[in-house]
Amino acid sequence: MSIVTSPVNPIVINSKVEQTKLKSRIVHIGFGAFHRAHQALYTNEMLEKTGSDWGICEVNLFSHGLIEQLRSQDHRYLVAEKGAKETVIKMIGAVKESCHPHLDGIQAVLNKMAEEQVAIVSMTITEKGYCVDHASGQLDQTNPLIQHDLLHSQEPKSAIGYIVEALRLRRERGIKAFTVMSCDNVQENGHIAKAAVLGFASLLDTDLAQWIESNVTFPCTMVDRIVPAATKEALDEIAELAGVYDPCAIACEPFRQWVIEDNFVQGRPDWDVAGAEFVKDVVPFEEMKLRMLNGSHSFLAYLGYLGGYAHISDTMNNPDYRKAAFDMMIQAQAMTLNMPEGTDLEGYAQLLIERFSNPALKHQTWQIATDGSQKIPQRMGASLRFHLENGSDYKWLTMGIAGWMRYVGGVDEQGNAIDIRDPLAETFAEINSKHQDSASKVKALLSLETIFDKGLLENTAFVKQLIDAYQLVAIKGARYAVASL
Ligand code: CS2
Repeated sequence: MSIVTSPVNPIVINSKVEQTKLKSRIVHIGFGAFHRAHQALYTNEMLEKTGSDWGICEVNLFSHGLIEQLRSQDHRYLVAEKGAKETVIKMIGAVKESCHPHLDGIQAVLNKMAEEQVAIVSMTITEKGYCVDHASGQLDQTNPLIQHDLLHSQEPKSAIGYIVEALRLRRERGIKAFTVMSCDNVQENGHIAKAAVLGFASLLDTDLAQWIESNVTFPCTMVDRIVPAATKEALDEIAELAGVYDPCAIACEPFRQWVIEDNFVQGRPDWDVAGAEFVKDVVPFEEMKLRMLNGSHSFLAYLGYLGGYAHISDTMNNPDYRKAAFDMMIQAQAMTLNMPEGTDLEGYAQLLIERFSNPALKHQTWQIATDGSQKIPQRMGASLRFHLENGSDYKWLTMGIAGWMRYVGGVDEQGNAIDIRDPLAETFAEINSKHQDSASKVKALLSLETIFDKGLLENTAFVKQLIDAYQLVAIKGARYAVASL
């Protein structure tokens, strides 16, 4: 693809990477919005600065439209970094090739992953993709994809099944293992990836599981960049600015951060030249980000949606929401963290409020509200545990959870149906039809053990606070409830 700059064009930066010189040393599973604007962009900048050959082979396991599109444009695409005042458009040239089971066959994808030069298999497959029960951190053996892959391990469907089969092939062929690097917004993402891969492998073949345990590393990473799902308007806007229509383009905020545990079995690119940080222990950074950014994001998403705000930046125009989000970051979340000395959490919170306020992004509250059953435990549950143990104030967390409970009720404050997207959507619908009064509905949701700690239901002070918060949101409305904090 070549960019024809248009007169209204702000800044369009072409990629200086020579794709022909790249090798597929990284296979990435999940060519989604986040990866395109994050890891692939870091890789592009790293390649421009180092001239190395760490190219990416992009793999999608489910829908194949985007991969076909990417192929038709020589695996190049655009990222638009939209600040409050200006937009910068960058072309990404880090992708060497792509693979898809539907287009190329399952075996072709597995063979690619088993190629000798592949040193890293990275992934952005969302919380659900790990097929793990996030409360226990163990492989969910009842997951239909896992059940399928256990029976047909050489023709897998899940990312976990692909990784294990590719590692089996490498072992069989005498090829060294690769590093498995999760780039998902999941607490201790490397440990979760490891639990899923080893959990699955040990059900298939204990020798293989042992080989994986001794030969594969699973570095944790903290990934951060606000990247709303692509919409028609966003793509049209980029087309107008860039002078070319790119269906693979993606808009995001200018800010980006990537903290990576430096633990790779076959080397890794110098992503630090593009601003990534390699550290020994990522967990404190992950917790900081998940609790302060994502925790308040979910709070704003549920209570914002119910309050009639379509986008996160709209909620920031309401001083009550703005204050509640900031207070939640500092008082409910920051104090639960154990950060390296010198970390400025107040400055971090201020920066988050500024990032949330970016009016150019149009990040939908509805989008962030999806998959709450997967997100609540790490964004709010862990801090709640801290406050209950330490006797400190957790009212922002209670209100966030109450907002989520009201949201999954499925009807907004105007009486319109809410499109609930969540693996537990059917369970929520059953609970809603079975329990009419607030207290029993709250208790029924609270007894979902994949989301909430077991003992919570017995904690009468907490349960009372939650029912009160729920009733406040349900009766007086989300805006009133947020203002009352
Ligand atoms: C958001 C995240 O959709 C969501 O759940 O909270 O995608 C958030 O934008 C990113 O984690 C920011 O790095």
